[in-house]
Amino acid sequence: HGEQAYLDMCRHILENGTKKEDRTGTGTLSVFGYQMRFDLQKGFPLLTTKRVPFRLIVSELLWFLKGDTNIRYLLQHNNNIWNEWAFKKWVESPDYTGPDMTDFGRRSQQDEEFGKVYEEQLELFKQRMLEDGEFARVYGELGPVYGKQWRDWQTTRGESIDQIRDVIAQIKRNPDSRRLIVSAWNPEFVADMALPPCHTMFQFYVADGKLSCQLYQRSGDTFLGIPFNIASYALLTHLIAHECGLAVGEFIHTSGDAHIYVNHLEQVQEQLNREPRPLPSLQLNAGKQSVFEFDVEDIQLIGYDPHPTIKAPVAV
Ligand code: UFP
Repeated sequence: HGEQAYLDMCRHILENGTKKEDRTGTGTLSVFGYQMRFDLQKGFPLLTTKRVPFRLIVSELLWFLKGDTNIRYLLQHNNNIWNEWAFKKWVESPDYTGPDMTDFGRRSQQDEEFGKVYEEQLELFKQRMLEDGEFARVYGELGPVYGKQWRDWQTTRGESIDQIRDVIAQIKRNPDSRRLIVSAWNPEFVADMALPPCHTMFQFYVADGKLSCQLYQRSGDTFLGIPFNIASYALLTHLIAHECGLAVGEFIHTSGDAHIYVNHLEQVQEQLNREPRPLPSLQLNAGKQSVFEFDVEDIQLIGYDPHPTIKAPVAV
């Protein structure tokens, strides 16, 4: 089954992972270097052993592809996955005069009273972000994250490189190339980013009329992050194959530090006890060609019937 590779990865970390402390203070079981392969011809690799919110994956990927680094577009699509990073900048700025939000991520998980105050402030922030364009321009900006590096990498000569446009042009013109690479890891700007890229670079490969993609992910939260990351890059592979008139081949996911947080162990066990179901398939609007023209409604998932969501705390 197409999902087995992921379930095997979870088992591998449970059996072989080393106890390792991490930046968030949560603690992990971790391995270094792990690879999964997904044959995209066998279905779209969105996990069925728990529900993964596909619409969030779609709007985030389209946001990257636009070169957008401001959370306003995400909020307009009811996507809240990047909120905390922008909110952090806002509450640390001199313009913020509300209740003290120091260390809000950890405190809101531990202190219920504070959690309510935090939710209130976050809600106000989101409202203002949607209503006030000038506020959004300043406080919705995450810095030079994925979208910027993919579409507008700045060179020392003051030029801009559109890595996505270039790689698509190369796939069309020179499909045998071994240089079909996009990098989000730009050492000069890592310090300015809200979160240094987790999915750091990817490479395309064309053979037998099929487009494959391999991602190198430097750090992977195996329970919460990786299911998302797999689906996002599988979707990107489909979109680029669609534009280039190619079929889809494989998506290969390669990890650096692959970890399961110690407060996700029960959730992982629960998931491993579930029986995978048939994978869904993806339907792209045939009336559109360029990856840059796609909107959320042009991307449909067919036949997704997963087991229920499994909740777990996000390490912050
Ligand atoms: N993480 C992912 N995938 C992502 C993303 C974050 O797994 O797309 F943005 C996880 C990996 C790690 C944490 O657990 O978030 C980032 O922390 P660090 O920068 O210390 O690796």
